[in-house]
Amino acid sequence: MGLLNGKKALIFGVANERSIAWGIAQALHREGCELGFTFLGEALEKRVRPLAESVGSRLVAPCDVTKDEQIEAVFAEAKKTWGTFDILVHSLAFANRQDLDGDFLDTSRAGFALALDISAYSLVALTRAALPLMNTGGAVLALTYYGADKVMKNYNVMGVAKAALEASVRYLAADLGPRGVRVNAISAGPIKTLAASGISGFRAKLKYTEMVAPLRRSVTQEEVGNAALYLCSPLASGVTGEVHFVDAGVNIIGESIAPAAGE
Ligand code: NAD
Ligand code: 0WE
Repeated sequence: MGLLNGKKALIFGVANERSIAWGIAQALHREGCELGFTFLGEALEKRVRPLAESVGSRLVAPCDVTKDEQIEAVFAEAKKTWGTFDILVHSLAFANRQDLDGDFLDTSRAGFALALDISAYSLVALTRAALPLMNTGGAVLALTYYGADKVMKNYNVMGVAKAALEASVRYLAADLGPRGVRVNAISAGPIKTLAASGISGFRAKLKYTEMVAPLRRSVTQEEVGNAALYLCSPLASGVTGEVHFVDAGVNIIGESIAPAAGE
């Protein structure tokens, strides 16, 4: 008996098999949830379709979250195929490459607007479009990073966007609670994905985590998937507006007492 038998989830943000969204998809699928997927552009359609087919998905649609008409079209298709659904997963972010390097001070007006539009406002737009189709007991989940709370070298405007995303989770949770829908986020530790491999010094971030994390390792897509399963399932029926760390404990460390490398 799966935790999510008879439930349906629409997942935004699968790019390939290494995506955090795919780790989440697999965990939900394992518990009996039916899945739908969106993809960004034709290049990614080629990656996402076979993955969707492997879990028997009936719903695969394009969606660039900067385009209102594409958001509208996705939910029109969800209505046609499913009628209603239960779970919305937001696992996407974008900032211009040049804004993820050097000083935050140099962020342009256009770069700031783009990062906040794609990485934060999109949660509001998707949630509003989804709500008329969402069943009572439903859940919305977003992915965030500790750079929302603390200054991380090079994360820059994405840190500001994640702070806006996390605040949006709380405001949306307040709006949607009375309608029986919960809204939460997972703050994941660094994981080597497509988005992460576009980052200079990402290997160093992983190494740092492996050294200072209480668990002395980084986390996996599967671990984020399992936490997502909990937050989107009735097991978390009393949890909303929460940002839940799945980071091997890194966020609790002030001054690291881990032995230095090689010790
Ligand atoms: P990924 O590259 O697999 O996924 C990012 C997704 O964002 C892609 O599928 C891409 O198509 C999508 N996207 C970008 N612009 C879009 C747009 N305009 N419209 C629609 N989709 C768009 O990388 P990932 O690491 O799995 O990232 C997923 C989420 O997890 C992001 O919110 C990211 O900030 C967050 N996160 C990642 C890490 C990490 O270390 N990888 C850590 C914490 C949080
Ligand atoms: O949210 C992210 C990364 C999101 C991201 C990645 C890219 C790469 C390619 C957003 N926009 C772009 N734009 C591109 O052109 N993460 C949590 C992963 C990440 O990114 C970092 C990190 C970590 C961790 C950047 C600097 C420092 C740490």
